[in-house]
Amino acid sequence: MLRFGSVNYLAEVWLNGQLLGTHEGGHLPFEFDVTSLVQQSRNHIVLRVDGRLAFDRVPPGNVTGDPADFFPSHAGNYPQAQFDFFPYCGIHRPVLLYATSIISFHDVTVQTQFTETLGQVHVQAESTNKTPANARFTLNGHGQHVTLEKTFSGDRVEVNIDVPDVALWLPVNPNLYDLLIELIQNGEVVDSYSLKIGIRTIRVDGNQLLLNDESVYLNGFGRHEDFPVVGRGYLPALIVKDYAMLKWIGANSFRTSHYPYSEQMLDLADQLGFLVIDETPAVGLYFRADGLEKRHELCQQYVHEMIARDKNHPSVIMWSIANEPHSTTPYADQFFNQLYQQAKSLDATRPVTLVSFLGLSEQAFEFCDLVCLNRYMGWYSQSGTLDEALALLSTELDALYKKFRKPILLAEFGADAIPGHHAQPPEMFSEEYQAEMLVRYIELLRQKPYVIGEHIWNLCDFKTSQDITRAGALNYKGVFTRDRRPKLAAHRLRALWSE
Ligand code: BDP
Repeated sequence: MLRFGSVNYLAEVWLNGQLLGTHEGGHLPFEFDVTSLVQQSRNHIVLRVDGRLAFDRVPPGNVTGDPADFFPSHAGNYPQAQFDFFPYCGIHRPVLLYATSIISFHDVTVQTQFTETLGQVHVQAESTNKTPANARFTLNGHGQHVTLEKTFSGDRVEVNIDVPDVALWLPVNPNLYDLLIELIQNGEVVDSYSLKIGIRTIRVDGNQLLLNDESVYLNGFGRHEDFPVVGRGYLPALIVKDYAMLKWIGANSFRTSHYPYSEQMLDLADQLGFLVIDETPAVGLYFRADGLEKRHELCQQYVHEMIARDKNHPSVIMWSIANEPHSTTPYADQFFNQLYQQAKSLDATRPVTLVSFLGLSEQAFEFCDLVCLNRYMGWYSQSGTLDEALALLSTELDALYKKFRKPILLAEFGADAIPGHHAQPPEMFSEEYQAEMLVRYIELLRQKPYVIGEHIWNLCDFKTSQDITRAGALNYKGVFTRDRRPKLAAHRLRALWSE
């Protein structure tokens, strides 16, 4: 098998002159069976990557036409992306050549729950097996060792494993167990698969988000996979550094804005106890009829690929099917309702949301499990006037709760701060203004019983397209600089969040 972790945007792959196939969309893996083409001695792989921005791609770019269809601030940028981060093209994550036995597992789904001190793990494994075989499931950890063996024929086997004295997974104690699944034929292990699992539940109840039946408050960030020189390329040291900063500042969560992050990022979230909102690459969608069907198919593909890849991570507590779609047209309601239903049918164990800037007119808030809102009052509107901004925000949040009766996460809020630029009294673009805005937003959010979290935009400054609002083609809303140095706001947040 030849597996690509992420190629942005359109990949075409050949092996020894034969086309293996194509894959559209970055940030999600795809693979090809190369058994019949691979040669013993010398092999030649060719990958062609097409990173052009086009109106019918997801995320879209080079959108022309009715300016009401899209965000006017992205109309004059270059490259003309319909989103605010640099459209890096190429191979972003590891490429892997691997082999399995002919009879092997190709998918495993783990779902967990608990009753008092008893953990319950449901495992479903899919294999290429067709004949009677045995599957052995072994769970190890926290003083427990449970083994179950089951005879099955066909390609699917399911078991329920009871775990006494369960050590639940939660941020302050991200307890993991080792699960081993073995496929046995004629007494011989022909395939085995191991993964780390966490036992926990997550659900929305009334105006709260409940982790293991207890109300949880999310404090953290939107982020980007972005760093000088390597762009969006996988950089293990950067992942470690970012988690060190998240721990230092006292965050417990983040959203994979605006595309699924690397698998290694999620593995560490499981180990370190971060709560992750996993988001598809459907950012900046707009709703003109042309190309709509293709964009819908791509969004469905992304939901499918993201859930298939990430469903077994205890750290992933929610799926986000889109960020800031320009969805005031009649097409949008059905478009997202269908994606919501799709996500729910693939995984009934996690809340599903959509992150919107529309507020009260967002139709998706009617059916999503919670309201995720982005707001920039005091920045793009009410510029420089925080009193006015906060009063408006307060009124809007109350109105949103009154209308939808769902918990609200403020999924983005922030201000650009040029590192080293200071002003007293605080003015826009100064470190003081950013710090004051974030702290005052947080003080307000904490007065609202239905608010279940605060996610600041952004953890770090990041590269984007050239634009008159983006000095040096950077978005300066990071509370850390692009090379990961704290601004004033980082210290203020640390003081707040470590209380
Ligand atoms: C929000 C977008 C985010 C942008 C941010 C900003 O969701 O991608 O980077 O605005 O303007 O609307 O900084």
